[in-house]
Amino acid sequence: MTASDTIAAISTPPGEGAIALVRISGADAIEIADKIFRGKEQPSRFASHVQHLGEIVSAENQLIDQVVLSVHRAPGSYTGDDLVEISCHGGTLVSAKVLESCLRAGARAARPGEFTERAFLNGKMDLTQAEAVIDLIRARTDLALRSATEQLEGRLGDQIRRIRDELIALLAHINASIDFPEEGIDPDEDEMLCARLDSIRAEIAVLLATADQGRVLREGVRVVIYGATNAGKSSLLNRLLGYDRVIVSDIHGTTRDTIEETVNLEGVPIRLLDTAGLRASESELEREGIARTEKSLQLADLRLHIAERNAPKPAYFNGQTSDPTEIVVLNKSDLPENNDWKDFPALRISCVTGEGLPRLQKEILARIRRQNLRPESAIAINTRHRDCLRRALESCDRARTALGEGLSREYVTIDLDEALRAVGEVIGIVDVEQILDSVFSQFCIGK
Ligand SMILES: Nc1nc2c(ncn2[C@@H]2O[C@H](COP(=O)(O)OP(=O)(O)OP(=O)(O)O)[C@@H](O)[C@H]2O)c(=O)[nH]1
Ligand SMILES: [Mg+2]
Repeated sequence: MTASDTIAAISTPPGEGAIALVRISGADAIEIADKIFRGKEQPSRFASHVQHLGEIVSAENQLIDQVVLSVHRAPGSYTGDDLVEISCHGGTLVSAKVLESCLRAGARAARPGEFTERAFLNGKMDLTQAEAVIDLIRARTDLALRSATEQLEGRLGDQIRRIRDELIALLAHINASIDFPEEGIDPDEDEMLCARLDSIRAEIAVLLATADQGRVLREGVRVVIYGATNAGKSSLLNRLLGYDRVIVSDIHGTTRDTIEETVNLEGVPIRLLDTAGLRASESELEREGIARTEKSLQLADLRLHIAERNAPKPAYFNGQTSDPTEIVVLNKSDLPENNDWKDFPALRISCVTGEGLPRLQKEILARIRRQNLRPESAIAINTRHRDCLRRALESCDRARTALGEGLSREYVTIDLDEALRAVGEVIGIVDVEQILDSVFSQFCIGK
């Protein structure tokens, strides 16, 4: 399996559609197109990036489909290799037959993500840009889409390259002072080196701080609704979703499992969890549900603790909660308030009339903003980037200590070398085979 063999795949999702796209990429792509395409002209004579109408035939020279075919010559294609795109009719069988004739004419079936991997290997994009392609496909909100687009344009890669260049310059400087000690060391030099290293550490820290926002953009903020049975948790989930997703009833213990749905609040994706109501239960099934509730509470970014305002106040509501990750919600405000709740500081809503819901949504967003979870900057790193940058920061910290303590400069360069390698991994410089596998295996075939 070399980077130069020729691969083919169906790039559109399975199922029926108006058209399906079959792609061929590699040194023999155009030759293969010549073998299977019948039209006014042979694909090898096509101008690059121009579509031509014609027919695809099987190895037995039987007509498969009428298609539109375009040739994208290296290096000006998505993959950087010669690339052929065939738009055929969108039936499952038709596209499979077109692919089959590509394979019989000499192409190999592509692995998931292999087209984008080629683009990376051919230097068309760095690793952060390749990852942005997945984020772009999976984006569910405008903000996530914007972030992925900017990453695809290379903004994160640019920042990483800048940090890397600064590290290289610093290393070169220190290496020179080791190799040519006779040049003499300026008494202020240590201070200057420390300052330069500090500024690099600060830049890495700024990027690291976007990791939570990256998780939010890709996965959403986890908001868990919990409370006593019958308080109206499922009703609230349905209200926030805008349709009846979960069964609501006046029987205590209706919800037995945790149920998750995503809503989009002003561009922030929210993963809403409805949970089994908390009460002492005889039923093993219900106890399992309650155990799940407790587990999801531990993973929550924000908890909505909901109670009935027409019922007595449970003992565990002792005064105000000052926890910024919890909002106390009193439901059923269409019913008369029980005296226990008089002047109790909580958000009052009614899932029946809808009263108070806009205020609750505002409060949820305010809390997310306060926890700094709301993505403001378009740069947001993923967990792989975070892992690399954390290691880079640790190495820089060690180098900084060594410099500060006046240790031999060889020690400093070892740590800076490690930092350089870790930063390079983010964009895919250094020996990266393993990283490549883990990045590209997430793609679909044909991308
Ligand atoms: N009057 C009134 N009734 C409500 C309101 N919200 C929910 N209810 C009713 O309260 C009952 C319980 O609602 P659910 O949403 O099933 O409560 P839950 O907290 O999910 O209950 P469990 O799943 O059993 O833990 C249902 O009969 C709802 O119709 C409200 O704002 N006002
Ligand atoms: Mg319920």
